[in-house]
Amino acid sequence: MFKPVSYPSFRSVLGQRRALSQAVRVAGAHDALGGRLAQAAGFDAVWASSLEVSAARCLPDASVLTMTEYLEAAAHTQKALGIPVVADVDTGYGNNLNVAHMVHEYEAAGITAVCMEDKLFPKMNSFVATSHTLLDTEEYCSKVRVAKNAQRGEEFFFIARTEALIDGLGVEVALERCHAYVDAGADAVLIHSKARTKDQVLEFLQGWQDRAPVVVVPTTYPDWHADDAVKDGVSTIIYANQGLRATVSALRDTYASILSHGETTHLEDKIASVKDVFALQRLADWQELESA
Ligand code: SPV
Ligand code: MG
Repeated sequence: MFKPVSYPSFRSVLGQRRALSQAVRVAGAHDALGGRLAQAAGFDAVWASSLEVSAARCLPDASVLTMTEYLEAAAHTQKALGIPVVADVDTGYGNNLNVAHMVHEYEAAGITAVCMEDKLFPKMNSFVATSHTLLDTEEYCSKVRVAKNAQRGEEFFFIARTEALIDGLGVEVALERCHAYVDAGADAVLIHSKARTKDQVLEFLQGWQDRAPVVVVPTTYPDWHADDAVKDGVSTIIYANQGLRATVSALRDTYASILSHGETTHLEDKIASVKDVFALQRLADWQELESA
């Protein structure tokens, strides 16, 4: 039978992994192909990263693309996968009205989890050395309430992301904000940090006392083993941009070596075969339709 791929909700994957005392491991991707490779590697979910999606178009991660463009990337990715997509929805693309529209559209497209940050719109990527001003706590809580009221089904999962540490406001502020976000209805919180060590995130986890699931993005503190992170109180780990960075390195090296060698024999055992690409496209399943 040739049916669209089916997949569990992020909420159910989180429940299963928590029951096993294991983290949900989430890989960043900007398209269906990247998502499918992450799934094949064994990841539990895919992060439709705003950095990846905008970088794939050589645009800055600065609220330049529209909600529709981010949604299209996330929805194409989800359609190809048997694991859930967690959509990075930046600031919700505007005010409360935009947030309600965002939830309606993402849920209708089959996305089961979104993550919205507490910065002002337009936002800049968290690693850019610039100011990262936060929205007033109560205004963000209002957006959370709107998002939770806008969802149609019970499964839809809302992750509230605080950028308090990114804005240099400290762990106490991050904790206060996250408590307010869960009070407002958030299903989980994401504590982001651009520090070179995990110390502040650990301090947050100790203060948080597992009130709700915690998501982390260990890009700048890459030495945190997933098993240790779970023991420290983390529920979900997003490897947000390693796939994108690997793609950049691989393409750069491959293109340069074609020109320097003047032919491609030396590459043949280093790059995927065309047959491999056909398998990722599920070509055989599609070809069966011809003789149905
Ligand atoms: C992304 O991957 O788009 C994120 C994570 O939001 S970060 O780039 O660290 O802000
Ligand atoms: Mg982002």
